[in-house]
This record gives sequence, C-alpha cells and structure tokens, in this order.
Amino acid sequence: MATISPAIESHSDDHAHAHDHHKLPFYKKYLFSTDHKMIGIQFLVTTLLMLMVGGALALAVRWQLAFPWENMPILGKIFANAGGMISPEFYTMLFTMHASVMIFLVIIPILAGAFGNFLIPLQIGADDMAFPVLNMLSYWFMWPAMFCFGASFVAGGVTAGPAGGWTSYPLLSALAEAAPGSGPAQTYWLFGLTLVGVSSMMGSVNYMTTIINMRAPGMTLFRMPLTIWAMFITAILQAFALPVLTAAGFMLVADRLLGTCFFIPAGVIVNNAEPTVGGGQPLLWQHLFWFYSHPAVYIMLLPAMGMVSDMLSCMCRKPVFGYKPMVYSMAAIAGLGFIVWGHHMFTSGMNPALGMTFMTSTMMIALPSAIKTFNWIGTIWGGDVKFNSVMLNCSGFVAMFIVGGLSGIFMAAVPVDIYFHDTYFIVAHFHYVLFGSTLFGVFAGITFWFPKMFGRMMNDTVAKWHFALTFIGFNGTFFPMHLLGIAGMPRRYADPYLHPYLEHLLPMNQAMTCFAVLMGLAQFLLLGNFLYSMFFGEKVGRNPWGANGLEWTAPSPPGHGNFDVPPVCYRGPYEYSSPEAEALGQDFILQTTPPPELPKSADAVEA
Ligand code: HEM
Ligand SMILES: [Cu+2]
Repeated sequence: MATISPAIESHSDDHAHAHDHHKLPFYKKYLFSTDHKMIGIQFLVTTLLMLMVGGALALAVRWQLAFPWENMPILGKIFANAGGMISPEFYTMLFTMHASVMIFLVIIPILAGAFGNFLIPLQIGADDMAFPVLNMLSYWFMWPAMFCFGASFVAGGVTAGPAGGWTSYPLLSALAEAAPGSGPAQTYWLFGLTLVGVSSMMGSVNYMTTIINMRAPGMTLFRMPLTIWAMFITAILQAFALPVLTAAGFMLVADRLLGTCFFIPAGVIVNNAEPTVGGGQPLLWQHLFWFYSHPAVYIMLLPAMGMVSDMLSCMCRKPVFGYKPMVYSMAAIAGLGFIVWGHHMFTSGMNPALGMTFMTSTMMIALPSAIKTFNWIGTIWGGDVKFNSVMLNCSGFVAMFIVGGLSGIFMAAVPVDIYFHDTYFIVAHFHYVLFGSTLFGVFAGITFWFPKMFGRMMNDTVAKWHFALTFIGFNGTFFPMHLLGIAGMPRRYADPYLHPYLEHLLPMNQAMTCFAVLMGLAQFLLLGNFLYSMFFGEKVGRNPWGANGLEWTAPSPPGHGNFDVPPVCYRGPYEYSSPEAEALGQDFILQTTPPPELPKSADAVEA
C-alpha cells in the first residue's frame, strides 16, 4: 500500500453521491447555509462585489486629484452633484467610504471570512466548524453592517457624509457641526463598524475553538499548514484587540447621541455652535482606535502570509524554508503588534521618551517580517518553479511586501515621521502592504483554491493578464505616492494645488489616475474569469496542483461533511520532492500517506 489516494478516489465518488441524496432546499443550501464551505463562498462573492464598490469610490477620489473641480464622467452623473463636480464634502466622504469599504467590507472579511471559513476545516481534516450556526450568523451580521455603511453613504444626501476618514478622529467624528452633512451619516458609520466587529468576533471564537479542538488525528500543531497557523494567530489578535474598538465605538456613539463627552473637551466652538461642555479628550480615541487598528493591520495581512507560504511551496515544489521560524515570526509580529500603536501618534505631542519606546518596538517588528521575507525567497530559491498565475501573484505579494515594509521602517523613525505623517508617503506605504501584499495574495489564493471550491479551474492565461495589468497599474498608481509624500503633499485634501508649492505635482497625479483606471479595468478580467470558470472552467479532480494538504484528499468540490473517510495525518504539509515522494514516482506526498514502516508492521501483526 504505497499510497492511499486511489482507494479514497473510488470510495469517495459513491460517497459524494450518497450525500446528494438528502437534498437541501435552495434557501438552506445557498442562503442560510451552516456549511463552512458555502459560508466561505458567500463571503468571497460578497467581498469581491464590495471590492468593485470600493474601487469605484477610489477612482472618484483619483478623478478629483487629477482633474480638480471638473465634472466627473459616469459616476458624477450618478451622484448628480452640481453637474457632476465633486464638492469638498463629497470628496471627504469619498475617501472615508473608500477606506472603510476596503478595510471593513473587503480585506478583513475576505481573509478571515472567505478563506478562513473555506480552508480551516478542510486543512485540519474536520467535517465543519465547531459552531456552524454561529458561523452562519457571522456572515449574516455583515449585511446589517453593509446596510449601515450604505446608509451612511446616503444619509448626508449623497453629496456629503462621514468626514473623519476610516480612522474617525474626534472632533470631526464627534460633533455633527464639525463636518457639514455628517450628522446621522457618521452615526450610521459607527453602527456599521460595530456590526462588522460582531461578525469578526463570532468568526474569531469559532476559528480558535475549531483549530484547537477539531484537528484530525495526527494533525499536531507543527503539522498544520501555515495558513492554519496564520488564521489561528489572527483569530487571537481579533479576540484581544476588537473589544477595545467596540467599546470606543459605543463611547463615540454616546458622545454623538447621548450628550456624553468622552472625546469632547470643554469650550470648543465649532461653526458658530454653542461651546461644548466637554471635559473629555480627543486623544483618548486615538489611543483606543490604534490599540485595535495596529493589530488590525496584521489581521489584514497574516492570513495572506500563511496562504502565500502554502502556495509558494507548492508552486516551487519545495518545502517551506524554515517552517518553525515562519510560525514563530508570525507569533512575534502578533505579539509586538500590541505595543507599537503609538507610531500612528508621533505628531500628537507625546513625551519624547514615549516616542522613543514606540519607535524601538516598531523597528523590532521589521525583524520577524524580514525573517518571513527571507524564508519566502529561500523557498523559491532553486525550486522547480511553475510560472502560472498563482506563482506570479505570490511573487507580487513578496516583492510588494518588501517595498511596503521598507517604507514602514522609514516612518518608524520619529524625526522622519514628523515630516511624513499625513502625507502621501503614508498612503503609499499602506497601499503597498494592503493592496500590493494582501490583495495579490488573495488573487493567488482565489486561483489556487478555486478548483476545490467549484471543481473547475480558472483560466490561467486570463489570470496572468489580470496579474500583469494589475501589477503595472498598481505600481504606476502607488509608487509615485512616495514622491508626492516626499514633496510634502498632504493626504485628504480635496485640492492640494491651492498651495503653490504643490502645483507642479498635478501632471504626476494625472498620470497616476490613468494607471488607476487601467488597474480598475483589469479587475473585470478577474470578475469575468471567476464567473465564467464557475460554470465553464475545465473540470478537475481532487488534487490538480499535486499539493500535500488534507483539503486535496477531499472531492472537488467537497460534499457535506467534507471527507469520504475521516482523514488521518501522518506528516507535515510541505514534503515536496522528498526521497519518499520520489520513491512513489511523484514530487508530492499527501499528508494522509502513512510512512513506509507502518504498513509493514501492520502486516507483521496480521502474520
Ligand atoms: C515592517 C513593518 C512595518 C512598519 C515598521 C510600519 C510602520 C508604520 C508607521 C510608523 C506608520 C504610521 C505613519 C504615520 O501615520 O505617520 C504606519 C502606518 C500604517 N501602516 Fe505600517 N508598518 C509596517 C507594516 C505594515 C503592514 C504589514 C501593514 C498592513 C498590512 C501596515 C499598515 C499600515 C497602515 C494601514 C497605516 C496607516 C494608517 C492610517 O494612518 O490611515 N503597515 N506604518
Ligand atoms: Cu501601525
């Protein structure tokens, strides 16, 4: 018995059939499903749609920066704003909603919600999550959240709305008079934020329990794929950081609706309103917000780091270089992530000694990040690299992470950040890490696990074009932002060119907008490829990539309950091209393949 997969193959197809017999009604199968795979796919489709919404908002922002006060084509007509012109209030709302949609409705739910749900039970060999109903609720709480964000979009009469940016600093976010049109809109925004938090917390509890309790026999902690480690660490981060944001959100709602003054100082006169009674501290919000949101930037990255490690290893047919250091560095990033939040507040007038502490801890995060980068390159090095779209997107991830990580180290230095803070340099940094890294990792992940989700492959040629155009568009849009930042262009200004020292930056901004349009159009390739391949893609078997993980022993797509027989894990997830695999005439060896001694000793017992 060299490998157990043929046995599974024949057995399983009848089994998958057997599952089809007890058919569920449509609404239970596709809407209120408690199956982790369906919930994962629901999250994926919803977040991809939100990606389109967020992208459209970004293009509107780019329009204003390239052609200030000119009528905007198409979108301008939809939003019918003084003939299609973007007003300052509208601009403020556009970038606020762009970031909010991208962060809270795309990046966080696509990683934890879509991939976390789909992959965790499959990769650890469980039949579902520990709490399937809670899991379903975590998806359905996204809808009131999306409704609230949508309401905040229209509550200000569409042409204005929440004005505080995704960071929602008071007083802008605490006093309705501080930002015209932000009245109920900002309150809806805060409700939306809280609801996303509820959804994330339900997911987090579920993921931790599932990973701790439901691993298949033999799936020891250090045999878990790095995706699972990443999801586990992310869930812990969420559980510890999120309550702080939720509490702060409620306090801010109370300031707006109940007349409390947690974040409002006394005697402030805004837009000729009565002076505030106050006694509170706007700075308190910054502390609470960043105590959540710095760890949250890793919530937006770690899962992608784990997934890319899995995919790189498979596409290079080599074990991940330094598996344990990869795990420890993710844990270190998560741990350190809790003591660096002050690097977002260097200009808030903090004691220089405190600034030094935050600067040192921030720079220390670069160490585990560098270990990971080194190990990804070590994984690629000398491998039998498959140049498909998965590999291209993964290399995009690593390369862009290097750029984004390096700019982070610049900003970690207090004196440098005093200049860079709130300039486009910051915008460049976080787009490199969040789009350049996370999103390219997500694109790779979609193509890689698509056959497991739908039993069909995505078209690789279209996916390669999608990668190439997105990569060019991305760098053309975001690299020049470093230069704008160095030139001192502030973020969040509707018309930076009012300042003569920025006038000369207009042509560069126009070029960037062209690249952004290219990048936006390229996403239709992804959408088209996704939809087309769902129905007409090439049909494939269980393990089209020749990968090792448990998910590849299940049918594609797996039936209810995932596996034909409860899997047993005998080895680590990255044993590509090992002598043992080669002895079997292949360059991978499934985690379910027992070591060669075992059958022999079993024979011995029988004899
Ligand atoms: C080598 C690691 C990193 C270092 C040293 C670093 C450092 C910093 C610093 C100092 C700031 C504040 C700058 C300012 O506002 O003046 C910042 C902002 C930011 N960083 Fe990083 N960073 C790193 C990695 C990351 C990663 C991996 C992500 C996300 C996946 C990320 C996301 C962000 C975001 C979203 C902001 C801006 C938030 C805002 O003001 O809107 N960073 N980073
Ligand atoms: Cu940070």
